[in-house]
Amino acid sequence: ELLRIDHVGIAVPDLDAAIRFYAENFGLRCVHEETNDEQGVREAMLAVGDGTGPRLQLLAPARPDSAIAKFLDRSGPGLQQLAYTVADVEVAAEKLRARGLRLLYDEPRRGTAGSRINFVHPKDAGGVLVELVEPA
Ligand code: MC0
Repeated sequence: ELLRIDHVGIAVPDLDAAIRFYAENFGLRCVHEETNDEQGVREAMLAVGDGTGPRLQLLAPARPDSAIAKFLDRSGPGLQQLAYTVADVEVAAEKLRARGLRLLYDEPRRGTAGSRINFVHPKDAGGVLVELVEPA
């Protein structure tokens, strides 16, 4: 059901500073930026190498009560999520629910660039916040 790794998400306090850091030190190119009000994040997608592989997602808090703000307070900057591409997020979520894993949302929500997303609780996935992404 999981088609490939879609992106790896890193929590950062300052999005513009992080974009510059990855460009200057690692040569990664910012290919998309948006604010997701529902999630309370400002985010950027960075292409690695020829851009055909998984992306690096930088996530900065847009509000103090957001998931990313809470993560930064507790853990500091660093890896926050691992996202897989799926063909159908509802089908993928239902299969995992049937196996007893907790999905965070009853219905998919809106992710990057109009994708539909859900998450597996990190406590049910070996300490990793797993995101399922059905691209638009
Ligand atoms: C919390 N925990 C994590 C974690 N966040 N472990 C691994 N990775 C993370 N990112 C651990 C805590 O250390 C704690 O462990 C326990 O989980 C707390 O669970 P909780 O009290 O149930 O939950 P909270 O309040 O800490 O929130 C965690 C939760 C939340 C995953 C439910 O962050 C959430 O709703 N995330 C989904 C939305 C999200 O992440 N949005 C931002 C990206 P101990 O052992 O101390 O108990 S938006 C996005 O990703 C979009 C735009 C996209 O890609 O398309």
